Amino acid sequence: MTAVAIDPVHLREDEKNRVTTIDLRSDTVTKPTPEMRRAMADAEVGDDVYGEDPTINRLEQRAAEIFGREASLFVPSGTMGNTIAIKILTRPGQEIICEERAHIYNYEMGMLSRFSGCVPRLVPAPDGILTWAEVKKRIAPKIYYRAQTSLVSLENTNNMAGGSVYPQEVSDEICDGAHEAGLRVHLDGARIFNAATALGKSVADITRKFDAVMFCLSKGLGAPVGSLVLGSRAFIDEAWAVRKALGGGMRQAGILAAAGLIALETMPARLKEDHANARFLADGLARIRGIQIDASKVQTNILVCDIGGTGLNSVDFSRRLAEHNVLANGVGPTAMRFVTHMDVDRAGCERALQVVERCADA
Ligand code: TLP
Repeated sequence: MTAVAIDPVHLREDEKNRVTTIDLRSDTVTKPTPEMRRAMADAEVGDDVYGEDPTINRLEQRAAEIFGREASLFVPSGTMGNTIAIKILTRPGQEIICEERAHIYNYEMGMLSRFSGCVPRLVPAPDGILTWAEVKKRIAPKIYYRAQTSLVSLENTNNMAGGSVYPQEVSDEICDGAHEAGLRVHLDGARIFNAATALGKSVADITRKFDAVMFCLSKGLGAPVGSLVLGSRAFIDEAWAVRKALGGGMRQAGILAAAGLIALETMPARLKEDHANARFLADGLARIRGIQIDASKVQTNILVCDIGGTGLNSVDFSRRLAEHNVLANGVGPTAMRFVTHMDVDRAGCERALQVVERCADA
C-alpha cells in the first residue's frame, strides 16, 4: 500500500466548533497551550527583517545549540524551510533523489521544480526507509547529456510511510556515501523529535551528518506556527536571502517564536505519550474486521492502515467517522492516516476506536 494522495476532511461551518471532536487528521491541528499564549502576549519583539527581534534571535540560537549547528533560521512553514534548503543545495537542471512518498515531492506544490528548477528521482523503499545501496543505484552517470544528481533528501520520520524512523546507521551511511559521491544531503525533519524519541537519541546525534536540516515546531511540538532551517553559518546567511525572496520576512514574528521556544524546550519530553497512543490505536485497529495494519511497525505518532476490507473507500469512511465526531484523513483510495498529538489523550483514542469499529461494521 503506497500512501500518496491526501484527501483531507474539511469541516462544515456548523461542525467547526464541536468541543468533543477527536481530531486525528494531523499533529498540525493542536491549539497553543495557555503557557504559549501567555508567552506570546508578553513577547519582546522587533523587526526581524533587520534581525532585531530578540525572541526570534533567542529561538534561532537555542535551536542551533540543541542541534549542535552553527546557525538556524525561523521560517513560517516546513514547506518554506524545505524550499529554501533545496534552493541553496542545488542548481537548476539537477536531480534530487528522494523516496516516492516524500513530502517534498507530493505535497509541496512542485516547489523543487518550480522554484529550484530540479527534477525528482523517486525511489520506492520498504516502509519508506531508503538505504545507501538503493540511493547509489539512482545517481546519474557523469555523462554530459544526463541531468546530474546533486542532492539526496531524506524524510525522518517518513510521514506517509506511517511515521517510520531511519535507524541512525542507515541515515549515516547514506550521508557518508552521498558526500563521497560529491552529493549533498538534506533532511526533511518535520518530525525529527519524534524520530529521536523513538530511537532514544538526541536530535543532534541523528542529524549531524546532514548538510541542512528542517524541523517543524507546529507539528508534534504543538506550536501554532513555525519551522527552523539549520546548517552552517554560510548556509544560513544564504537562507536569509531566499526566505525574503519567498515572502517569508515576517517582521515582529517574535509573538510566534515565543510559542515556538516553549514548544522546543518543553514538548519533546512528552512525545512518547503520543507514540504509545498511536501504538494503542494501531493494536485496536488491527483487531477490527476489514482493517489491515501491522501494529508492530508503528514507531511514532502516525499510522496508516488499509480499510479496503470494510467495502468502503477512504472518502466515505472518513465522512462516516466525522459524523461521529472522529476525524482522520484518507491518504489513498483505501488508506487512512491517524495521527496522535497532545490534544488527544488515551480516553480519546479509546473512543476513536469504538467509532471506527462501528463505522467499519455499518
Ligand atoms: N505535513 C502535513 C501535510 O502537508 C501532509 C501533515 O498533516 O502531515 N515535511 C513533512 C514530512 C510534513 O509532514 C509536512 C506537513 C511538511 C514538511 C510541511 O510543513 P508545513 O505544513 O508547515 O508547510
